[in-house]
Amino acid sequence: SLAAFPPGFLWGASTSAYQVEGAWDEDGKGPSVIDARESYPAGTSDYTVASDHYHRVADDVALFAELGLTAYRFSVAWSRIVPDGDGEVNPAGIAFYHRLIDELRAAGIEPVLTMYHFDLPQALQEKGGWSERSTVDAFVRYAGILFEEFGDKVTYWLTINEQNMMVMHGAALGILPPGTADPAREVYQQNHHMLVAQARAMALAHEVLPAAKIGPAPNISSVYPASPAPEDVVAATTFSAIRNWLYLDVAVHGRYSTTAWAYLLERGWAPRVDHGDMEVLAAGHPDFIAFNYYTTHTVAAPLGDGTDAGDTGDQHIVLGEEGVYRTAPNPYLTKNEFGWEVDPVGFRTTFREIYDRYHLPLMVTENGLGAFDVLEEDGTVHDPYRIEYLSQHVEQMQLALTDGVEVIGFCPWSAIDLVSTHQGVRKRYGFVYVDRDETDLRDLRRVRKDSFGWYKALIETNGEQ
Ligand code: BGP
Repeated sequence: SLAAFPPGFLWGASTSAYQVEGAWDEDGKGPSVIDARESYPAGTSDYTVASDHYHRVADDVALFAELGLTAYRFSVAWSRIVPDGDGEVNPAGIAFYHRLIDELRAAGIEPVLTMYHFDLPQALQEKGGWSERSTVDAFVRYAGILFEEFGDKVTYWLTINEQNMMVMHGAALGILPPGTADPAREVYQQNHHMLVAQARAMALAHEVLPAAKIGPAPNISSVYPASPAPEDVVAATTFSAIRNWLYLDVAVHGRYSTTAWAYLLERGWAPRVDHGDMEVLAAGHPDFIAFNYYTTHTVAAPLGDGTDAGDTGDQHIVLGEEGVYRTAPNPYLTKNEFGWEVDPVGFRTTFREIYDRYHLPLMVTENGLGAFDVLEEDGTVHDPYRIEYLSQHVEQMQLALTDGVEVIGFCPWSAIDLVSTHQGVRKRYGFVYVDRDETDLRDLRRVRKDSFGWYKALIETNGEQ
């Protein structure tokens, strides 16, 4: 029989600042690397207005309350709080997040705060961004400001969203300084700096906020070998080490995964580790692990003939690496409209892998289905495909719970429609539809989708379905 979701389980939903807020240059906000992007891939939207959440925060939280959320995972835009990244603090930015958090608390919704979700202040980027140690100091200072301002209202803190995706797809997310001579080497140096920054922020949280719970929020997923051929299994474990454990082993144990470090050495990409760094990494401990999960990966041994790195496809993401691994299609999985494989069972194995490795409580901070939803003439939005995706994932999460995995919360992506990271507003994930398209903002009206009613009922029964 299945274990029941524990009382107090956090049934949440997620967003990130630049994808939902809009008001990109209002009330003293500084530009981030996202705002500074010169062009967006064809067919995608810019983020200047996004879902206009900044101006509709009270109405949106009222919708989240009606949905029955017991948690809401959002990010703070670093450049709203410190417009140039390391200088003056912007009181209007602080006030906005107080307003949001107060609205959430008043509605009985637990705030889950991401400190940094892809939107590095552009002023820091211009000084070299994560290539510079000064950015580490700027992040720790920013963290301290957040702890001081919001520490009595927020229990759950997430350091950095999907650091592993930033590193693996840094060019796409705009964190790589232009003209970098050896980009691959440089991103792993940046990665090391982010890990040091994260460890210092976690240690600081424990020092100043003893009741706070803080953790990393990477994107983690099981990696399958394409066949039982031992070479395919080696490729799969290598890829899992470089996409998953490289990040979490440092976050939890303060040391690099052996397999991942061997890979970095072999490629000439091992970061410079300064005197004292390992002590700093060892001193930072997460209280829980948050992770984002959408799909799994299936990989085969490399052929080493110049074709191992797959094309970037419509996801603008490079998969496969020459001489290391190739991606392989998984004949047992179906794909969504955007070509992402759907794998609910892989969710359960991912839970097991993380929990068996670290034995820390787990919170899911993203999971969901991007689709071309349609607003019908009668004002309804029917998204049975999303209900199916989420209900299958909840079922597998419950199996993981039954396996003994400590799961403390589930925050699907996304609470409300927002702008996708690279595929525009047409790729929708929300429980609430926002009436706009790529260029026509219409009235940005909010419409409850069918999945809204489904999730509300699920929360009311604490996950029984
Ligand atoms: C994660 C990000 C989110 C997000 C989501 C869906 O990588 O943390 O910011 O948008 O994936 O991805 P996409 O918008 O590309 O479909």
